Amino acid sequence: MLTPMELFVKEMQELFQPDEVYIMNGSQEEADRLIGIAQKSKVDGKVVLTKLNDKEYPNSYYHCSNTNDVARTEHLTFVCTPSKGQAGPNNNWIEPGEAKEKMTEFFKGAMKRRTMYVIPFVMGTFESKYSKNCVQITDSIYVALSMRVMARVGKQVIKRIGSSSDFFKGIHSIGDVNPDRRYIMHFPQENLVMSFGSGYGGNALLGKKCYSLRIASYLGYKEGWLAEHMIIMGVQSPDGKATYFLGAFPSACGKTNLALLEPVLKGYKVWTLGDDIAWINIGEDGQLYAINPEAGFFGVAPGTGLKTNPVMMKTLKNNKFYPTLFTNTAVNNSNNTPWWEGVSDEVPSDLTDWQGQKYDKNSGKPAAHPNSRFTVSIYNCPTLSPECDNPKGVPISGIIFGGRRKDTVPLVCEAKDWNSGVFTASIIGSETTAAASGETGNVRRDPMAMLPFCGYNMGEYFQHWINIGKKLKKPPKIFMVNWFRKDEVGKFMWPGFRDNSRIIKWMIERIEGKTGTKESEIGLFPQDNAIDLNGLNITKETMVKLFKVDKEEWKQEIKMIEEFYAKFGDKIPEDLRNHLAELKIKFGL
Ligand code: GTP
Ligand code: SPV
Ligand code: MN
Repeated sequence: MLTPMELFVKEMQELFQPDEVYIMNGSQEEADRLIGIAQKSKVDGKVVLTKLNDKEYPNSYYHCSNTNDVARTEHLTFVCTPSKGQAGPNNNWIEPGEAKEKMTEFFKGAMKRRTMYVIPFVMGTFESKYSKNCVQITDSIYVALSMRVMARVGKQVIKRIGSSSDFFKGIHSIGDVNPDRRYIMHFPQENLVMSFGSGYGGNALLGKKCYSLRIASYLGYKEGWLAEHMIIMGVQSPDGKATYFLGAFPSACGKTNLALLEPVLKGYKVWTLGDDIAWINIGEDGQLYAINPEAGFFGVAPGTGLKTNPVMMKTLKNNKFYPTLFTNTAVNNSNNTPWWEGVSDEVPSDLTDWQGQKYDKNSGKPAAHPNSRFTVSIYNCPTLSPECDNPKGVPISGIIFGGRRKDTVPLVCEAKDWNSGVFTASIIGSETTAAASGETGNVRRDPMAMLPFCGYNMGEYFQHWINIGKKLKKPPKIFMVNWFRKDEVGKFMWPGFRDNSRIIKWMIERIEGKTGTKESEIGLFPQDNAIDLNGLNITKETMVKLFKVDKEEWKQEIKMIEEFYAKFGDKIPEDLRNHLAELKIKFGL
């Protein structure tokens, strides 16, 4: 008798009709062999992997995806729940039967003359009771190699699954990389995702956004936990104590940089646990505990450099075991290293851009795609927390929410209590970025940085957050930040990056009750001079501007919040509606 997993593989083989089936085992020999194959094979007319300078970037490879396939495609992403209301206005919806029929048509015979890779993996560590078993099918060797870095892949998983049918099924084929035949379909009720026509990032590495956020958020809703688009970090203060934070920022708005922060303040140190996704459970002591389901970083390259993020630069050059992949960056031909805007001040003279063309410095265009990324193991990270693999997770004292806003939103404010914090998170607006296809720089609501990732009705999601709060004996403090406010000439007013440690220090002092606050219309502000600006060249005037709450801007903001809330009708929890009513009164509306 076949096990449910064997049966699944057999069905997939019959559907896709590949020349070969390969079940991954996670070994070093396997990595070497697959990399060898990838260096010799072409997809879309391009060699899949090219070896980079081994001295500068050990064990690193370059990959270019199709130029039409460089970011998540939210308009082609669907949540296929039995009823449209379950998916909510925050998701595109197709009836599950219809969605499957469509996908099955695409899948039929799609792997002829290809190898079908079967990737057994766990999200979370092998030991944690919070971890989940998964199997992805793919015909992309690049995806298969990426998954080995991003998740824990191996033979152990097959044992872990055993004769159970309780595992996530991720079905992926790159197809012919045609945007007209590209869909990412989620079936939360069946623990299933079908993805066709894209080989990039969150569209194709199905353990990441598809499973660990969209499907897992729904599981968490049913089971009483949270799957969030959040970093996890420990911040050690001069007294040696570590305070654990979660941090949610929309895509390409600063999570990875915060998670690997090298504080400018003496005596402070950040311990990294995760840079994109957190699974959060309520511990026996009534506190929140978080684990990182991933095992790697799929990080934005542009902007990453020795000044902004020295720890990531070390991570990228610290490769021991896992191959590091650079996708859609430029390549510096003089020394065969990956290059992107921000990795050096000088633009090298002999660059090949992300589209494979000789780069013209005067073109006014970037050499690396703005959403070019690196795929690197978390175990390369020199600031990796010793608690990283703790099966229980780490106890959370603070949650930081943020967005990318050139105006309106102050540098930092604190919510009065859990529900006020949930309200603050539910009204986050952020400028769209290159992490998803479409126009960038448009402000949209992105509650909890989860708009593209919440696998069910967001009104119910807000209620779930409120319900979790009710169960907590010691709820974490909730903060809102904005590193991205600009002055009249469009320059960032706050230095950001390593200087963000100044704000984190204040948060720790708040958590420990060592400093007070000032009331504002939108939450609690730091008292005068409470933020440590020692050694920073910033004027008082700029600090005042960074905290300005502009009445007209907020009236506009409230209009956008009301429009967003209205889409969800009475699914918006009453408590949040009351918070909005109070906010309106404060601004004379
Ligand atoms: P995803 O992986 O898409 O979820 O993104 P992320 O939230 O991890 O974003 P990341 O840290 O990779 O940052 C995205 C971009 O914002 C990069 O170009 C960074 O250089 C830039 N950035 C990050 N932190 C700051 C900051 O404090 N200030 C400014 N000005 N830019 C920042
Ligand atoms: C994001 O867009 O939030 C990412 C990149 O982290 S992707 O994996 O492509 O979703
Ligand atoms: Mn992300």
